[in-house]
Amino acid sequence: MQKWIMFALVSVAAVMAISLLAFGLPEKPNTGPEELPEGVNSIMKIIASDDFTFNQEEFTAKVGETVILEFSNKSGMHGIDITDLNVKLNKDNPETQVTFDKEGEYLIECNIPCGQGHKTMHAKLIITAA
Ligand SMILES: [Cu+2]
Repeated sequence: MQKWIMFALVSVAAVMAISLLAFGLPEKPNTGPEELPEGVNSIMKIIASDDFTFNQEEFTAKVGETVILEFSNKSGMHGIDITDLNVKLNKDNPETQVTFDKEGEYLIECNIPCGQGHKTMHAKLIITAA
């Protein structure tokens, strides 16, 4: 009886070890807000979809804030330009850090010709007074 249990336990452990090797460690569970690097106020996730929209129509931040812009594609292949802020992101270069130094409204545009809705694939980044 005990031998059988040992065998079962060893088998389970072996299967787990093999699947860990095969699939890597599971991602750590999402526990509350992400830890921010020093000096960074927030992470702004800009996610593009194949219906030619972003996850939000408007993104906001305040003057003086330092924000990590994190771009990703939910579907399709897009990228973003925020010309006036000199920001250019895509799947190979998905992240940058910006400190906003003046109020204003900036256009976030898709920068990869992605199809019919490309020309109107926009969102806004609105920077308000601190
Ligand atoms: Cu596009």
